Amino acid sequence: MKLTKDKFKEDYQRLLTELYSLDIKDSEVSEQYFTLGNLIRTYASNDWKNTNESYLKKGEKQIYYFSMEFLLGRMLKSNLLNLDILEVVQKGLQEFGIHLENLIEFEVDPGLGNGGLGRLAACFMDSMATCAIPGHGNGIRYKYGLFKQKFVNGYQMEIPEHWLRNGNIWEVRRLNKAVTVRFYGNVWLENSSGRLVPRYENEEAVLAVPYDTPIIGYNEQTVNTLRLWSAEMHPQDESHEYGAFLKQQSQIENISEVLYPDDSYYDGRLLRLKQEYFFVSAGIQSIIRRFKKKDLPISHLSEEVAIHINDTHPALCVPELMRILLDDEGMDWESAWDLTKKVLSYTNHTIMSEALEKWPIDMMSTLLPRIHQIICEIDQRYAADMRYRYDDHMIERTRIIEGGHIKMAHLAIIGSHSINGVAKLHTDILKEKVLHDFYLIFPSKFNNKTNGITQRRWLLLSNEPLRQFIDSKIGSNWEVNPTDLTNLKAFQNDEDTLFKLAQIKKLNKQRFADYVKRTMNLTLNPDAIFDVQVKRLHAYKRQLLNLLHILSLYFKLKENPNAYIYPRVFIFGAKAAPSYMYAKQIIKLINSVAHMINHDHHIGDKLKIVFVENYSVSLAERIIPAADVSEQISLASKEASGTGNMKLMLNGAVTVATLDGANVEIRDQVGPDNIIIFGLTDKEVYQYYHDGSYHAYDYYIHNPILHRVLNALIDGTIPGIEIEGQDIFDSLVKYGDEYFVLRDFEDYRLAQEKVDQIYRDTLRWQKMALLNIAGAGIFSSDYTVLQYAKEIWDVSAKSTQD
Ligand code: Z57
Repeated sequence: MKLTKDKFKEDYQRLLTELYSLDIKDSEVSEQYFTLGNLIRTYASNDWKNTNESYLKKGEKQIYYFSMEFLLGRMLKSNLLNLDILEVVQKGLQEFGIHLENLIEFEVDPGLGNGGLGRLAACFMDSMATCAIPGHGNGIRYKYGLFKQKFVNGYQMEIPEHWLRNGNIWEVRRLNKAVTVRFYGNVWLENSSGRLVPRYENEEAVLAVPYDTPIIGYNEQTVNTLRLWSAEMHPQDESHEYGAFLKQQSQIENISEVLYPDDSYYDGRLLRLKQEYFFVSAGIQSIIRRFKKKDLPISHLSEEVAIHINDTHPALCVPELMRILLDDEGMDWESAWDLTKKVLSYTNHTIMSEALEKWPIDMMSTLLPRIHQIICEIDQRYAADMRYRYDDHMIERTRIIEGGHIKMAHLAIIGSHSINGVAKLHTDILKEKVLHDFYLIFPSKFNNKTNGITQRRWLLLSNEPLRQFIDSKIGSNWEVNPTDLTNLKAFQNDEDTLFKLAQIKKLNKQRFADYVKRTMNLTLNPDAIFDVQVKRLHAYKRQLLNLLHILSLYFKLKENPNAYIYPRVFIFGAKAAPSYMYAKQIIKLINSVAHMINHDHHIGDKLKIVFVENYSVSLAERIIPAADVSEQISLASKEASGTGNMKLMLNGAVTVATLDGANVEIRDQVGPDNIIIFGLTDKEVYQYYHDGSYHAYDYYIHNPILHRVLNALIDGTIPGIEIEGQDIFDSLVKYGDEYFVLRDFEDYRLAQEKVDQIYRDTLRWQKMALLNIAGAGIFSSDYTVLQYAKEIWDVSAKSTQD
């Protein structure tokens, strides 16, 4: 938008006084922040209104992205950037003596997601708005987001995160758009003028109230909507006796109370199933209501609406859309089923079996009796349809209801027209292994959409020095056309460029070091290699492999203080699910080793470990620009894609990686000389599963370095640990080492020696860094959402020029 500094100053001054009856000079940060947030909203409001109006036109297909999580991060700065008023506002505030940076830091980081899946949804929202795709988010407005992590004596403690305490300037509550969602009760079908209609009794009605947040595109025009639902008591129930009222109220409000803190893991709680149906039903009802404003017959739904299911959490979209088409719209089964499949599409994000949702039949039939009936019918019709084409085993393996459970992935695959994986390797594994049966039955439903990240948040906003430097080299067109970053390759042998790149990295490292000094009172040497592993704590991601290698360096230095080791700072950030004991033990172990090494005066600056508390989007924005090395070391086949890998390469980190997830595509982009690959391949892992020939114990016995390191877990070397050392030792040496940590140890150690070698040659290292930045453009989520739009949703992005 066009905004002059003087106009901004005038608006800002007036609004602050209107809101708080204060002069700017007497205002505090909170007042300054809320004023700016409100002003931004007014600046975006016309575009928001116009965007919404244009979306009501016939033939303007709408995309609804259903996700249990949206991990947006702070929005003040990204909204300013996307409105193209960041500089004007910064300068205007400066003249009032206000530092924009302080207002940015004042905003709470809304943690409405766990990790990759929720952050991906947030990147997609940004990219859809920027690419002018009519994309709406649909989710839950949790009162408590992901817990705050604190370390007490090295152990993770969880503290509730009441992110709404100071209000939320970005959202609009729309009570007039509320809908009713029904749970429990009895249902039966009655004949009413020739068709069966459901009758209900004793059901529990919950009011779903939407809160809309504008998603501002980086295109001067589009403002999309993220709609998050909050559960409230139905007005009709407020007349109950007071005690009963309070009890029921808290039961109902429970539904949108808290985000489940599990990542890639499912734990079959009734309340979770309630949450899933709650936002699915509310979302679909409001979609149908909006569709009806177009005055088209319901059979046109699939021309006007696409609904995307982010993992299986919203898979109840299948029976819920069927329910509405059958019961409310009076469609026949066949037509309703065709339409449902045309509207829905599904993304799979994991092959880990513990993450696959399966709900007990009784739970479903009690909580959602009508939905249960519909699922049973879908299942029976599926089995009947397949009977003449496949054998009984095939049908048993792929049907929805089996062994007393409802398999949500099967429901999602059978009920939609598209299923995609999130990286080439992941999609291949789905087709060949995990979902092979379905691939044989529905080959044309399967497709790949490699994940992406928004370069606006992950470079323009979080790494301003690098952004300016890139602009000075190749201009700024890459900001909207990120593969233009390949133009940087022209400078790969230009010493000036490479030294400047090293300087920028050092600046970012110093900035992070200042933060660590301030918050942890730990001094870091910005000339050391900053080696970063930030992601959820999970056994398959193998933070433990990283730690074992660090211990090997430590013992090497203890034995020979002059050993040839380039100084390194190992940086970890990770939350563990509160009930995931093994992951929490690993956190304790890392913290204990950190304490031991950081306080060892003989080690000094040569090795440091920083485990940042409460890793979050805003911390990622600080850490990633400061990374020299990106650790992407999951066991091959286990990480569906990864997206931190893309953020780190975009910021010039060199990746140490297994051939897992999108790491494979990163290697293809930068070439084998600019990434450090090690470890088993997915094929080798599957071969081990097949022949059962992996014996972790042998690696413990035969590799002396590994032997020394593992013994340290159990011989009292590491002060402060209790049972953790023994438990972790046993998991590796005695209980089979499920994620092949010992198998990959030696190869990893050698890969890390390579890092140490190459880093000594600044020009060589910075050339690798440059080529990583140059190759990262393809991983922009702008391209990813455009592929979804074209190949799955069947909607073209409008040109933003007209
Ligand atoms: C989650 O964050 C992911 C998968 C899941 O099944 C659940 Br539940 C949560 C992650 C994958 O582990 C990452 O590899 C992937 O990059 C990310 O989803 C986005 O696709």
